[in-house]
Amino acid sequence: MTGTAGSPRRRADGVPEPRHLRVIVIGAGMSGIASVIKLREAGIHDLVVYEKADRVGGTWRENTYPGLSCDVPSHLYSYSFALNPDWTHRFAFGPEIQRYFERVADEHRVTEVVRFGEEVDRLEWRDGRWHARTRRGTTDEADVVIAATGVLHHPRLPDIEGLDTFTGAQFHSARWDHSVPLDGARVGIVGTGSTAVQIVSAIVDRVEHLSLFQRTAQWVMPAENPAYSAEERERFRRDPAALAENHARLSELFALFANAVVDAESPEAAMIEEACRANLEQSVLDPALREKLRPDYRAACKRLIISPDFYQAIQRPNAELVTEKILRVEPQGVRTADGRLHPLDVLVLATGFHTDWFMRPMEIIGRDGRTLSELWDPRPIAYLSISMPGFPNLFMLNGPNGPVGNFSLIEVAELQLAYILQLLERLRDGTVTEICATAEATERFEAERVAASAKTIWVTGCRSWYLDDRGIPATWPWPFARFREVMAAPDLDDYELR
Ligand code: NA7
Repeated sequence: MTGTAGSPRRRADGVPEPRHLRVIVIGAGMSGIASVIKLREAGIHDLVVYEKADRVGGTWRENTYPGLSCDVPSHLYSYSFALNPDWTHRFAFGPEIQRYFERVADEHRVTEVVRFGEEVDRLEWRDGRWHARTRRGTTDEADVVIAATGVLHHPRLPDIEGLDTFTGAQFHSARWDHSVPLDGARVGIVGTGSTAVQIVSAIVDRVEHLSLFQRTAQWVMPAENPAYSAEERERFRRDPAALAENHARLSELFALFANAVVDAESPEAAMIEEACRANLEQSVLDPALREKLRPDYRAACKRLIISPDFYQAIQRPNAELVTEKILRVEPQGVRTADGRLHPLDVLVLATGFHTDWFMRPMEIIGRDGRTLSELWDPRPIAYLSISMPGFPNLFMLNGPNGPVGNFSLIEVAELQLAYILQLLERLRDGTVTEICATAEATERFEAERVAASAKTIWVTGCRSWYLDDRGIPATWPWPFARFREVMAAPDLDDYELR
């Protein structure tokens, strides 16, 4: 029964023999956990997950900053196959999400196939299989690799002069140093993305002084974060149908949001803008501060900030919004262009991530010696963000140019997995041994994607992590319904099957 490399094996009657597949999953975060569960459900049990850290959880393991929460409602940011009646809040906080992933991984015995502390640094397609190597020197082989390596993963440090001269404590938001006391400290935060906003609200009442260094103002969507009552949780526990219905309802609601961001002229986009504008007008009392906080671009052009209390926090007497440009960091604090020194004990760099790295810096060598660095020069490209020409049997979850705009990336990963499993069926039934998107399909998809992005809100005049080096959003520019449709079944004409 076991077939490995080469042409499909055939029985005497010419029918291809089913093939045993060994799969390597890279990363034990949200999508790596889902991969193991779904692969096993499909009958694939020869599996190993390589995880560089010592726990599952991915971005939720790495980010532990105060106030960390998910900007997608908890009941949507859940696996459809492991809905959670016990979410404590509408928008769950980081530790609770981390516990959720750990629990799901344990309950589904995912952890037993995870090799912790093993970072894959090289993958090579040779003799019809993927050969993997880890930093520790472990080697392994598989017929299929699923890259579940995450998006918000490689911290981006700002290019600010003198950062290394600072004598206080300094760290990136994704590398929070919990040994550093905040109570009574003078804390500076660089950045005004979702991360910075959550940190400000969480720590403002603990610190002596908080300086928020804003390069660009943000639109803020107000969203209360009430706790679920014991009765509500009990009802969800007792009635799985109500829980599933709630998940489906939220999914439809967020699909509407998708319609807004992919069509800058839509009524939904105008509604979002109006809600953000009203929030600013009503919440910020001081007209000078209000103007400093008023963005000069359209709402949702940058990733929309969702916060119940940021405006209240930044108006606390010990909070200061600094809009002067940062000149440099000095031993005692941050010097701004007006010549003022902002003395600090702690400097937090909430400056985002290298969102175009994906599996990199891993070295990946595909068919005929073609490298990922070559294919991704000058920027990442993939067919439907899943497959790449010349890289057979390598599939990505939440890869480049997929739906990332304020959706549940869990939902995205689940749809992608269901799609990938259909491709794996072709490998398992023995009809083909290698599958990857054709170069033509990849280029056609990319051209269509770039053309469609002209209508989106992301190109209406702002800088954001969605935009690539050309200013084209590296995202899915169509309604979410279209993503669901496309993910429902692969179009095999777009694949090279060998
Ligand atoms: P983001 O959204 O990429 O935000 C990074 C912030 O850091 C943003 O406000 C940047 O300003 C600012 N930044 C970056 N470099 C500098 C320098 N050199 N000087 C001043 N300010 C700087 O990252 P987050 O971690 O907040 O959020 C990432 C995602 O995680 C988020 O979208 C959610 O999906 C969860 P800019 O706006 O570019 O002027």
